[in-house]
Amino acid sequence: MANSENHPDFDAVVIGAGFAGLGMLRKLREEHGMSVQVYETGDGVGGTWYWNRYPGARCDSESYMYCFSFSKEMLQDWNWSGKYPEQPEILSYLNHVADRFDLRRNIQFNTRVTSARFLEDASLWEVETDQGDRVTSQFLITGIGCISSGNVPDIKGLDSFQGEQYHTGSWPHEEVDFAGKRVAVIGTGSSGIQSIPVIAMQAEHLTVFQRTPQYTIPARHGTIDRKFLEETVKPNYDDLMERARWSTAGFPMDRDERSALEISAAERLEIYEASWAEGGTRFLSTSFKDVSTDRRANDTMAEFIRKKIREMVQDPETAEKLMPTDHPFGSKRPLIDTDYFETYNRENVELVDIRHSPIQEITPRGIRTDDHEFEFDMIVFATGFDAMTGTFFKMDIRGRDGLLLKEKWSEGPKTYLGLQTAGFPNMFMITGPGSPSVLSNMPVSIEQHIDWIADLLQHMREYDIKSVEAEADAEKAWVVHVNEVAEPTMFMQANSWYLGANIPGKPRVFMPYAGGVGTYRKKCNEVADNGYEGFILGTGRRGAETVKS
Ligand code: N01
Repeated sequence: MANSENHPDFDAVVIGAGFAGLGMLRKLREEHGMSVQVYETGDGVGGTWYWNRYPGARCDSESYMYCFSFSKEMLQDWNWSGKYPEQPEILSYLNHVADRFDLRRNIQFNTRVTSARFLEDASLWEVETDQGDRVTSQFLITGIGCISSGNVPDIKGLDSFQGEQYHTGSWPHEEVDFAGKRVAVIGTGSSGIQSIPVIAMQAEHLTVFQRTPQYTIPARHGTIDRKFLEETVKPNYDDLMERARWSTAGFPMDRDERSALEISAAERLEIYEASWAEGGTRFLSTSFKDVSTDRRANDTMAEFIRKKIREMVQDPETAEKLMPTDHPFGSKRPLIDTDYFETYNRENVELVDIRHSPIQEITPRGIRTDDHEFEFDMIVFATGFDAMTGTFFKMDIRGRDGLLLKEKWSEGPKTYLGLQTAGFPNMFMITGPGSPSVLSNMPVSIEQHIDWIADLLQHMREYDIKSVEAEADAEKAWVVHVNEVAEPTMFMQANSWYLGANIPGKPRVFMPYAGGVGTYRKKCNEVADNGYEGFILGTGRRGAETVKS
């Protein structure tokens, strides 16, 4: 409980101990001397990387850029081993951060925040947990991740299955043994694409249930090139990070500023072949400027990938089933893989196209589709997440007048800059809907939010401002802008979780900001420079006039 109306238990409560929560805690405690309490559901730090332990899990950002930049010393002395960081290594990194900056003493693990209520008279947040905590804080900051509420589809008979079943997003900590087992994987998004080749190597038989074929690019994963790290990366980290901050997707790479259509087919092919050979992030980030906005330009890349699939998959019928034709390249989350398509050349792997023969039910012994009954020892759900809003809605978050966040966002998330939502004073979201978050290299976007929020909190202290709240009009305009930016892009031409299309009944609204990390940063900086334009800075009392600063 609060000590008194005006003395909250903490300056800030932060929800989640992943990249966002750890970074926010360090920043506010170490640089601003604030008292911070973090609540974390897991029994350790890591967030996404604590929960997603499925076989093959790793990040699609190259490791040297998938880290915090606030400590120059840590950038120099942390050594990644893989070109792409694997889940255990990212988890070790985040544990290292927690130890190095002594963060655990302000984190309460095994604790889920169940509700957060804005107390208008005191202008404080009252936060409750499933462990019986009830505390107050001036600020409430969510670091709950964008893709953290696992979605197991409501398939008839789900609970009747007598074998083992897992969701990739809440994988057991103990090793799962696939040897000698008949395994089903449902879903071919990032998690499916990464786990399928690994499971195929261990299981007796693997059946993949695919609803939408995917474009995926070979990662060319391997151990990190030490020479590159020591000679090109470490001496130039300041520059690399700065370039990433002002880039489109949070990587220090420039896309090709030409149109895919302004060069000859032969030259285009040569470029595609070269970046396919490099693979992964490079193929994705250095593509032509109009691939994301012009369907004809996009088709050149999509057709290139389809040709590669035909070359990689030996059985033409299977290759045809794997062919993405109903959505443009990049309209769903771009994927990078290791031996994904080649896995279908294995004797023990079978592909079931559930668009043509949908799953009817899960039975005690397996899965029944329209035209076949399969028996399994194990089902792996790689079926994704109720992204961007799902985790918010699991908590009872109430702003002014008891307004429930879930109700406010019933037609889709409404935020100003993805940082605040009107009616919820002093509540901030790190990488909330309406920010570039999931369309970017996450640590870059997370740090930008952390710094921006911390600067605002500092400003409030300096000017004795007690509350900050997004203006309804500014929020409305930002929501319109987010939609306008997304409208001409390929993102609108697929059924993706970006649009909430994977969750039955979820409003079809494009949730992240597609204007790019650099553009977004510029906008946030301008807002701050203009006296936090679009935010109401006040005394914290209803009806009190805005504090001029
Ligand atoms: O989930 P997804 P994910 N019946 O939603 C299918 C991040 N991430 O866990 O495409 C049958 O992408 C669904 O089919 P469809 C990353 O941002 C990053 O793989 O909707 N199938 C799809 O194939 C990523 O985008 C990394 O038709 C059903 C799959 O399940 C996000 O997390 C690694 C179904 C779900 O794909 C989510 O990825 C992992 C149903 N009822 C995750 N419902 C890296 O950085 C859904 N599907 C590498």
